[in-house]
Amino acid sequence: MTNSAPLPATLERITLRHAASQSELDIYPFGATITAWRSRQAANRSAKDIFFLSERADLSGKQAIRGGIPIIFPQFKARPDQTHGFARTAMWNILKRSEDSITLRFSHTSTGVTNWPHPFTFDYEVTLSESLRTELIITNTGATEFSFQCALHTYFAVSHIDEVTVAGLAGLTYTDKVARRENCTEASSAFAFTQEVDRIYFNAPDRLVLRDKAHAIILHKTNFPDAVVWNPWSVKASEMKDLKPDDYQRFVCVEAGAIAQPIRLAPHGVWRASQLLSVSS
Ligand code: TA6
Repeated sequence: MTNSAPLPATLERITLRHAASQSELDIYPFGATITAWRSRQAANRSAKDIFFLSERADLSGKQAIRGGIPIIFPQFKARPDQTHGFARTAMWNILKRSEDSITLRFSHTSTGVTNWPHPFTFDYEVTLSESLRTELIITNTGATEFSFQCALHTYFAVSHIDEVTVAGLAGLTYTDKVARRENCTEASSAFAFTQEVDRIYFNAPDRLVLRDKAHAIILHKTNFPDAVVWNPWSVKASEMKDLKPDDYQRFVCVEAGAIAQPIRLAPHGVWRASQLLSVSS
């Protein structure tokens, strides 16, 4: 997908602030990508960055930003031209904003801005408080039904990959994209990372907990039935030009998504989903 408008020399970055919790959030209208959330809720009370953002992330607008929360839409699966869809590389417009909240809108008509013909509007509401709430509102503004997949591809910063577990996955059926196996069953109640992980968990509970050495992140999803867990590990990380080879030790992706059953949206239909992230020490 290529945007019709020329890209600015440097991408605009907007910072939200929530005075009561002394937390801050950075978001780029490019891809509506949140890239940082500095929260004082973490154990050490200093402003800890909750999200991982690669030092080699491309911030030129030529490709998706490697880190924070890229938005995956309208498809999750790989495609030669557009892995994970065009939303994360589109320029979104600011609908409204305040000190601690912002709503961005991506409107697509069938004018060929993307190679996806269905008119829609996609509103992304970001609200910063002691926690971080992101709500997605997708409306079919066309005359025919379309279906899509959607996910929040969140990169959580971790103290070290060896220190991290994910709780809430036990008993779930998942597809293992590394082993290329389907219909696997998760046995672990505290999933740890010892190798490349690329799994799509189906019908995951709405509450997942990422535990790190000094704090825990509670991810509460609404209307996102699935969850993806990803870490590229050393070989894949070394092959990715917008990651440092040892960056796999610094993040885990836990992604709320609607993947297994694409969402079907009738004309004038509206689909809402949200993610609430909170930090506990
Ligand atoms: O969410 C996991 C995944 O689909 C992996 O398969 C890997 O491709 C990752 O996303 C990153 O994809 P990207 O297109 O951002 O490089």
